[in-house]
Amino acid sequence: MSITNDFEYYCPSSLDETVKLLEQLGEQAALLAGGTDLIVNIKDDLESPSAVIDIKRVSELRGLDIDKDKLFIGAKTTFTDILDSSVIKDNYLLLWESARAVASVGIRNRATLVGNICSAVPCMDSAPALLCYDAIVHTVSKTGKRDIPINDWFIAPRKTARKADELVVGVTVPLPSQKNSGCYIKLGRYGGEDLAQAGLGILIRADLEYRIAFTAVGPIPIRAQKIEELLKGKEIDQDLLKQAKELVAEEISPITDIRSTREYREHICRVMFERGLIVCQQRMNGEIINTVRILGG
Ligand SMILES: Cc1cc2nc3c(=O)[nH]c(=O)nc-3n(C[C@@H](O)[C@@H](O)[C@H](O)COP(=O)(O)OP(=O)(O)OC[C@H]3O[C@@H](n4cnc5c(N)ncnc54)[C@H](O)[C@@H]3O)c2cc1C
Repeated sequence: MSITNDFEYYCPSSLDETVKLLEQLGEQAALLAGGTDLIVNIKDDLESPSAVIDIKRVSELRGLDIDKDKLFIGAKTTFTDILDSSVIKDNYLLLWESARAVASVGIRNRATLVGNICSAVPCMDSAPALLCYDAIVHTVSKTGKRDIPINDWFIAPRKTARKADELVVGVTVPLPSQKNSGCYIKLGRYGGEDLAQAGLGILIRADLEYRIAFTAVGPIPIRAQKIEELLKGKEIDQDLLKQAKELVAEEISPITDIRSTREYREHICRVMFERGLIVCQQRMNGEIINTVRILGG
């Protein structure tokens, strides 16, 4: 399908210029990063902005900045950039695995993580990792900067805490303070370019702190707080695992849609949760496990 909607195209080269344009154009403008959502939405008439601001030339938004206790992911960072980083693979495995779960190489070469969280489609793959690591979203506008905890970012399907004149400059991901292990498990209908029927991120720390987050099984991606509370400070045995699995259905609110039924999503989330916990424990003990095959994909 071709683009039938007319719009002004802007291609600023600095942050200042972008912020001014956003102030001037307000809600009429859409920011363009990789375009893997925006262009599809314009072609499908789901969005019809009168102006498109392409941020690809804004040098301040470039790349990854890896510090000893945190990682900064600039707005132009693609999923391929994340996958290419051995530091991320070694230190933020859950994030790395969620990047690997996105679509195909072609999409990952263009799609940015920031674009992913700005689109806020309920099945997005990057959210569970960001929720588990307690990431912070950084925005800038003419009126100033804001740091928004990722837990407060997702408001409703395709709706975030971002104001119309705000640009997201990047996301900070703190490094867990303890030895940790994590995994991301995605169920799709087939390998390649399929959105999640269900997605789950788990991060466990040596001090027995558990972080669990689901995607594609509710209006927004969420942390499973009841399960986290139940597991906190405890070694997992069969009894505790059974109790935790029983809570899965209380944490999620899946629907039946083109990709899956509500009942199947509920069932598979329990399966993913059990297998994910086992993988995290095995990884904590130094074993190398590839989660791509965990659901037999
Ligand atoms: C075939 C296909 C398969 C896909 N498969 C998956 C998948 O498996 N998993 C998954 O999670 N996603 C998937 N996606 C969606 C994924 O590609 C996007 O969500 C992508 O990450 C968005 O990033 P982008 O850079 O392309 O953003 P764009 O499309 O350029 O922008 C997306 C939205 O974010 C806004 N935006 C972008 N950058 C900023 C910024 N810096 N500040 C404020 N707003 C901004 C834009 O205005 C727009 O509203 C798929 C898409 C396609 C086309």
